[in-house]
Amino acid sequence: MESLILQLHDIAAVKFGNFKLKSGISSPIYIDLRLIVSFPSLLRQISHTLVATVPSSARYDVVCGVPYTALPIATCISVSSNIPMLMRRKEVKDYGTSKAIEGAFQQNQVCLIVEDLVTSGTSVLETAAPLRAAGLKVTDAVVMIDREQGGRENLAENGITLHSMVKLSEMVRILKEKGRVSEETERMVIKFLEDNQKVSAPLAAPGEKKVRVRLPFRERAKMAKNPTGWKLFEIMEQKKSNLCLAADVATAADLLDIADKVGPEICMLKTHVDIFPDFTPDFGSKLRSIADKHNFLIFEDRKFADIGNTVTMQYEGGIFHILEWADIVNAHIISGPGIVDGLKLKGLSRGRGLLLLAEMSSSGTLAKGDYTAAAVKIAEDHPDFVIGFISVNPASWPGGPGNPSLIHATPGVQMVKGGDALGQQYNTPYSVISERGSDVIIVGRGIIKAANPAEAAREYRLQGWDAYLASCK
Ligand code: S5P
Repeated sequence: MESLILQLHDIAAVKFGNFKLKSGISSPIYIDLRLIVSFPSLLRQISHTLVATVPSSARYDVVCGVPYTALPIATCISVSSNIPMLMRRKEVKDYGTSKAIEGAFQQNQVCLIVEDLVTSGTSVLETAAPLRAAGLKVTDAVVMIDREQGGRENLAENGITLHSMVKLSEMVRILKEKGRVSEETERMVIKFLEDNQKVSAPLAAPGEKKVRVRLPFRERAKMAKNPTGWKLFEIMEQKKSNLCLAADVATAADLLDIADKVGPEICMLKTHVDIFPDFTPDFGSKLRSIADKHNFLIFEDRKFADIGNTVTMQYEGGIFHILEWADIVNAHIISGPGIVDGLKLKGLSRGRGLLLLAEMSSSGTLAKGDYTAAAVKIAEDHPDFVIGFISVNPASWPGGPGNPSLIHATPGVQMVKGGDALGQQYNTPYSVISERGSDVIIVGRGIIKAANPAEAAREYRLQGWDAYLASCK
């Protein structure tokens, strides 16, 4: 071990000085383990040591490195231990056609995650998510260096035991003992570690070190001023689900079918009723009986955008009669607050709720900055009818996610970060709920294009709910 650490210092994979980290904070130590690919003998020794670091009680069938630095390490482990390897794609263009996990495996096989450096544990979790979604079990991760900044705890909360070759403080102690760094440097590094002890993956927004603790949905239900808002909080708690299915399927028949299959996993089902060629007047009552059976709310993603008077007619009339069957609808605020007054005129007495589009998930969206702030203001002015927002990163808003009686629902969610060919942008459930401060994940193609939508929905529900629980602590 000592020799490994000295070699890492020799090749300048570990450096001391004053370094500005990605997060903006200054660090007295900098670690760049990408360099080890140029030193095959060192790479081999590291791989052997990592294998020995995992206790024999931790059984695993396959290994997967966190891209990119740990890929060569995982490859070496695979080749030298004769254990098959999997690769996780960092970006998936279209979840429906490309695979997030490359390689051959069977359901319920156990995968050991290999990583070079763990700080908060986020990157290990981002690799665990698609592995788990593909049906693998992830219980252990092995890392070269544990920066002791909360990663071990964050991973434990997600059912992953971290095994580290060396802890950062130990490494610095060894380098001091071997005369590589001064006592003063060692002190500075230890102080830095103490001052930055918990970089909390589940709780902190990107670039934000302070832990933000979320009020449980149960408490927030008591604050809700609209019956549908209250009901959504209640259902989320009852079903342990903050998953909304975006059921963008081809026909109304397909929708009713998937609603029944995925129903047990979701708190809300989102429709685009105008895409169905086979819409019939009894669609609403059929969907309602499935919603009652499985206890979820119906959200028609109508995205009203007109003046108040026009939307009253669009809400109630036409062939869809949305007001009759949708618990929740949403609206753009482009036309000003009159749109809320119009929808409220029809919806309030029926106990319906409204979500305002404060942000959008698509690239180049104009819903940002002052526009988002205007949505917040309009919501505050209509607490009896507006139940929350379609938002993307409420943690980054000037007032953060704000009023806890309002719900944040976020589309653009898949197991891996990426996008589609038409501007949709995806973040992981973990990032959306824990880092971006949202409450509900809205998932479409991640579920409906999966081989088994009910199973995929279950995995999204577990991911979303775990992230919620972690951020309540
Ligand atoms: O900003 C938005 C708002 C919405 S409601 N971005 C979105 O993608 N949506 C909707 O969420 C979109 O209309 C679609 O129904 C769903 C996302 O589907 P997916 O297949 O990309 O997960």
